Amino acid sequence: MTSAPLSWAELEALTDFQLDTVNGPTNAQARLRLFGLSESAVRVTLYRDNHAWCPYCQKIWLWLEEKQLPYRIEKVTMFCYGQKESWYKRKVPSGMLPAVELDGRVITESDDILIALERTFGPLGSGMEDPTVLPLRRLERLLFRAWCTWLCYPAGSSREEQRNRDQFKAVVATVEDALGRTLGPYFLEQFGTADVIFTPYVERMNASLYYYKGYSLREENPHLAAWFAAMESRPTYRGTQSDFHTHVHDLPPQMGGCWENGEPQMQRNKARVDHGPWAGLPDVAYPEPKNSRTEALRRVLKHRTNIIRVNPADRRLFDEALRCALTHLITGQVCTPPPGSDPALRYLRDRINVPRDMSIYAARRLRESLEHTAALVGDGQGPPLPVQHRRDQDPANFAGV
Ligand SMILES: N[C@@H](CCC(=O)N[C@@H](CS)C(=O)NCC(=O)O)C(=O)O
Repeated sequence: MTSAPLSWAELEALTDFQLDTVNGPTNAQARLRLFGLSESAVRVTLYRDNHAWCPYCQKIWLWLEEKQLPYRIEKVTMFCYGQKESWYKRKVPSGMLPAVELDGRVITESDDILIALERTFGPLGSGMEDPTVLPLRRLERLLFRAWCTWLCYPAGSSREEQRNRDQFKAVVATVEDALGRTLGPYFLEQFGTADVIFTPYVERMNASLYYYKGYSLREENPHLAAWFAAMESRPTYRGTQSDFHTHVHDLPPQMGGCWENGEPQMQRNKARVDHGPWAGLPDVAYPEPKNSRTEALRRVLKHRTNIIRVNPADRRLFDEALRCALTHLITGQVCTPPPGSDPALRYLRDRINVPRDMSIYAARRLRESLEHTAALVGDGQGPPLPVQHRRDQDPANFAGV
């Protein structure tokens, strides 16, 4: 028995999801964060990338959220998905992100930004130049380089692949050791700057190595597993947290390529990240919030005109197919979409971005319903996601209607 798709008005009536982007929990949609203070208290503007893909931006973003400093957010296009805004190039001629404006002074380079913010507002736990933090900062760079060597260059032989894996795992063992030396789950006794510094790339390592190498950083290392769980207990981190699907497809153009090793575990992981089932993937472990479906629905409803406009399929066909998927998402009812709409539904499934569009569980639920609905009429896929660039995600195509 399959039901008819709900109308847009009926779907509207089925979500009560609301988010206070200014004073509520950390979120990717905010343009202003006040934490209950008045706008006159704002001294900082953060320039970060539109899609929340830039790891160095996440570092500053998380720090500001943890410190609960009122700040403004200006979003800028990265070269890999569109054209850099000329107003930003006048401010930062290299176009590099992140940047902050602190009392009117522009600062670039994420470490320099954190040091300047610390000098003005005080450190977050132990600060950037604390003798306990400095060796951890060096360890993070060591881990980063070992990850790049393994992921971002083609191995000439299986022996070289193995050597790169071993080298990465040796640095991970040092990270495990550092985490194991503290009483709690963090890099030092108290959560602080060191944890913020590790966050962006450890999150990206977890995603990329699972998908391209069949290696599960989070599952294979108990101290890192505890660290991830502790990070996920923080609403600040949850608001900036991305998922496997988003990262594995945003990294190749940013890193200049990510190389699969072709091993059976890698193939299984890749299939699961791309086509599901997504439940249980080690990109998130905190319990699913009750409102993940209403969140997903609210977010699609807000942007539905653009979502339908940028889809390669015929608008009327996709309008009906999308309402079928959303009917399934929110009611659990099976709703058969029009024949031939399967690639259009999967086009959207592949382009949901976390946290830009919605939180991790909301995205999972939406992907599930898009895939479930598409599978009722066929196995057609959308055009493959490009790896050299992501101009399919050019924000210019989403501006206005
Ligand atoms: N060392 C810099 C690195 C910043 C960086 O590499 N930013 C990249 C994004 S992750 C960037 O802005 N690239 C220009 C672009 O992609 O548009 C820092 O720590 O801030």
